[in-house]
Order: sequence, then structure tokens, then C-alpha cells
Amino acid sequence: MSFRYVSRTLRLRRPFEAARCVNGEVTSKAGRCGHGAWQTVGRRGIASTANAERVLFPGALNSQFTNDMQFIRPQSLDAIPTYRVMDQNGRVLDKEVGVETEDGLAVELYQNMVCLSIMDLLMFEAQRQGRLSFYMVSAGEEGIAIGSASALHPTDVIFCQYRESGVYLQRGFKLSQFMNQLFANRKDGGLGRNMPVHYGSKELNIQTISSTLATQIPHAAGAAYALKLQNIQNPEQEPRVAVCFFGEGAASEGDFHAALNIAATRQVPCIFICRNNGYAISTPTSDQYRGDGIASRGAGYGISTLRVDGNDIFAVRRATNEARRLALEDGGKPVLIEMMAYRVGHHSTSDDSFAYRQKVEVEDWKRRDNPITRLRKWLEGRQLWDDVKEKELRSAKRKDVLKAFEEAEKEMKPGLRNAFEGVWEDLTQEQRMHAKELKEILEAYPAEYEVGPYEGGVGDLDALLEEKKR
Ligand SMILES: Cc1ncc(C[n+]2csc(CCOP(=O)(O)OP(=O)(O)O)c2C)c(N)n1
Ligand SMILES: [Mg+2]
Repeated sequence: MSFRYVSRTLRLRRPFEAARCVNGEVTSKAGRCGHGAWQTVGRRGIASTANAERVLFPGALNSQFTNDMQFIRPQSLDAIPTYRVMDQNGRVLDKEVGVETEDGLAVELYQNMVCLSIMDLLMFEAQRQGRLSFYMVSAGEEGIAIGSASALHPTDVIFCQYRESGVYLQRGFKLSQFMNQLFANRKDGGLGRNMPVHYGSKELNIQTISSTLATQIPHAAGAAYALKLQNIQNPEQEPRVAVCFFGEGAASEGDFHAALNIAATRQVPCIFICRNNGYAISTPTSDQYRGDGIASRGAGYGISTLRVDGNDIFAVRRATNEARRLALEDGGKPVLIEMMAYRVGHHSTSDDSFAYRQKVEVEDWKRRDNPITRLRKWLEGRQLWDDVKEKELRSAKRKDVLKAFEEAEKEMKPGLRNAFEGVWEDLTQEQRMHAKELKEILEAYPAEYEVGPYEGGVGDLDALLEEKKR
């Protein structure tokens, strides 16, 4: 895989810049009209005069007539460039602009990336030991999650897919909260109702993860519509955006297309962040699409788009920061960022990726580039980091993770009533029947069903049935 990198300037591709704006007034200066030359915002197609060079078709305003029949052949176009701030050796490409990140913050970002990778490693092993049922690692994508989260406002509403634990960590989700969710214990915010890794946090404005691929994308577009209205209604408050993370595989779902289109037609402040890590479980991108990645689709929907090197945390931060500014411009508009990466780990603990890719391919990528080693090189270049600090950090984080892990593992499970509560105020007839049936089964087969670790044991079901008697 080879990338073309651009380093000098960050320019989100604004779809309208490609065309000249000619709606009554002809101008050669791209983008002067303030919105896309082909956009139909507030315009209607009108019949043209007999000798007009363009017809204002309602569906394609300002398209010029031509007698030169040229099919657009995407294969002959240059690939969209990949934005970078520093190279693989941690050297900043544009010294004048720099990295726009304070030294202290850069160290903090590095520490969080290392913490995430240590948590991933330990949890992956814990699953192999049978102590956890499931886990997903972020290896190779730590910079995308942590870098983008660090550039957002805490009140922005975030929708994740599942490989963005770094977003939670950067926003302040504690190791104990990760562990309580993974063990589905009584301190888990979701009360054990979800699979491991499906975190959520109302306090941190991160919606709960749902594994049903791509459903979060239209949810984010809808939330952004609500935020657009709220931003207008509450001008004294910091305006907010919705941010949506998804994989390139999820972008094959219909939901992706519906979401981007409604976000564009409604002009809502939504930042779509695609993590393109080369695989959707066993499906490589070559079987997923034939176009130029996911970024090329943004222009099709009339959305400002940028492709970014996801191994470069400074590029990720600057792109997210600029995307946020753009998303709030003129009352709101969507922005798409395609963050390029390589999925170093297996898809999940249920996957063995060496069944469909060569070990050497993974080893090559590990050696070639990585968001953690790249930032470390930059930090070392500035004398902000060394081997001693690295050793101390790794040992401290390992201890922190294991402490949280052991505490969460010991914690009681949520009461059985939680399987029935939380949706309806009262129990429905069916729920009542199911709760009674569950109780009977648990009492009939105590050797098969260990209810001891569940708060209140079977008695919790009795209490529920008694409390919700109608
Ligand atoms: C609607 C739906 N279809 C299929 C799946 C099974 N599935 C889970 S993850 C995944 C791959 C997604 O790949 P991508 O979006 O690229 O994210 P990545 O895992 O690479 O981070 C698939 C097919 C699902 N969870 N939901
Ligand atoms: Mg993927």
C-alpha cells in the first residue's frame, strides 16, 4: 500500500471549489458564490434562452453544455492526497506552522495512547484466559481516537462504532469504568445489558455503542440537526457539533449514504470521521469498494472532505479542529474526514486474522509506522521523553489497569431485575411471565445456574414481581 502525502497546507476539499460559480453572474474565481456551483440551495431551475451555454436543470445547476463526450474515468484521476504534519520519523514538515500542540499536552496524549495500548494488551490476554468473554483492540488506531477527541469541545456529542476506546479515555472515562463495563458488574453504567466494549457515558456526551454497523451514522446526522436548532436558540452557549466515528466497512451500509445525504441537504454541524484501517473483519478494502476510499464519496454528497494520515496525531488534531470550525460555519454544515490507518490487531477476540492475511503484512506495518512510536520520536527529538520515562509510564499504567481489572472482577453482578427494568415503567404481561419463568428455572436447576454473584440472587426477581404488582 502506498500513500501520497501532502504536508504543506491543510485544505479541506470544498466540493464547490471544483466548479465555477455561474448562476447569472459568470466568475472564474472558484467558490466565490459562497456555496457549491452545483448546489441547489434556494435556487430553482429556470428555462434557458435558446442560445444559452448552460441550462439550469433543477437537478444539476450550472452544468455547461459540451459536444466533447468525456466519461469521467475515476481510474485516471489522481488519488486524494493524505494530509500530514510530521513524517514517519517524527520530523515536523512545516516548521513555521509547527504542531499547534503544547508540549505538556503532547506528553499527555502520548501517555494516553500508551495507556490504551496496555489496556488492550492485558484485556486481550484476559479474554484468552477465559476471564472476559470478548474484547476489541485499537492497535494502530490510537492516534485517531485520542487525537480527534483532544480537539473537540467536551459538550460535542459523540457517536462511536466500537474501536474508539481512546475517545472515551481522552474524554475522562476512568479505567474502573472500562473494567466495570467489561465485567458487566453492578457498577457498569449499562447494568450488564450490553456486550463487552459497548461503553457509553451520558456525563461525557458519548452515546452508547451499538454493534449494528452504521446505525450510529444517521443517529449522528439527526443529533446534529437538533444541535443546529439548539445552537440558534441558545446563542449565548458554546455551539456544539455531533461527531460520528465509523469504519470503512460500515461505510458500505445504506445508512452511511442516507446519513451523509441528509446531513448535506439539511446542512447540519456533523463531523463524520471514517477510520479506514484496510479491513472489515476479513474483507479487505479491495473487495469493499473500487473508488478512491471513503473520501471520494464526500464530494459526491457536496460535503467538505479531507484525507488524513491517522498515524500522525498532530495531523488528526489539526484536521479535527478545522473540521469543527467549518462545521459551525454559516449555521452548520457536515464535514467528512477519512483517517488512514492499518488494523494491526485481529478484528476482535473472536477473530484470527492470519486465516485471511499474511503475518508478514502485519509485521511490516508494525515496523513501518505506528501512531505511538511516531509521537515518541517527536517527543524524544524535543527532549521531552526518554527510556526511563517510558519504563516508568508502562509500569505505572500496567499497575493501574490491573488494579481496576481485579476490583471489577471481584464486584458483584447487577441484580437480575435489570434484565426486565429500564424500558417500561411497569412490567408488561409478558415480562411478568418471563420473570416468573426465569425464577422457576433458576430454582429448579441451581447447579446449572450460579446466581450467587448476582446482587440479591433469585430474591431480586421476587422483589421485582412484588414491587411491580398491578
Ligand atoms: C449490520 C451489521 N452487519 C454486519 C455486522 C458484523 N460485523 C461486525 S464488525 C464488521 C466489520 C466492520 O468493519 P469496519 O467498519 O471497517 O470497522 P473495523 O472493524 O475495521 O474497525 C462486521 C461486518 C454487524 N455488526 N452489523
Ligand atoms: Mg475497517
